[in-house]
Amino acid sequence: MKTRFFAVLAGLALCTAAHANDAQSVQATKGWVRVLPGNLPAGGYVELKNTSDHTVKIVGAQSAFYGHTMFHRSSTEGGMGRMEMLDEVDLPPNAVTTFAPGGYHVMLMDAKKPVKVGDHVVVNFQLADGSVLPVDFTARPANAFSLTD
Ligand SMILES: [Cu+2]
Repeated sequence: MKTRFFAVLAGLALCTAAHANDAQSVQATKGWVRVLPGNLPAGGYVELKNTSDHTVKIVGAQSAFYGHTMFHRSSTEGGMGRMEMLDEVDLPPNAVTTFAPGGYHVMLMDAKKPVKVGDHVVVNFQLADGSVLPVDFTARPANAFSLTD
């Protein structure tokens, strides 16, 4: 009886090792935030590569640096810019999803202390399987369009 119990546990351990959680399946690179004057909300942009063979869902975000975070998508309709709030963002399998000005972004509100150009802030993306992906963002000035431009 005892032997069988251990055999089951060993099997479970192997299974866990073979299946990475969602956070381990996503690589976040080129993260940056556009810092605006005063305490205006800052847009966060990043490239997220889902290396798994299934869709990974981002279901929320939290940061020690900001009081409030949400996911938005910007678009233009009839020449008018608009922003829509998203409950979740799907990262398709074996693909890179880009958060960039004019599209997906994480909206960072109520900075707990002033964020200066060159600072790094971390935002924890919560994924649907319960795992957490910490994403590093470099603070860039209001006229920036990417991590380097
Ligand atoms: Cu926004």
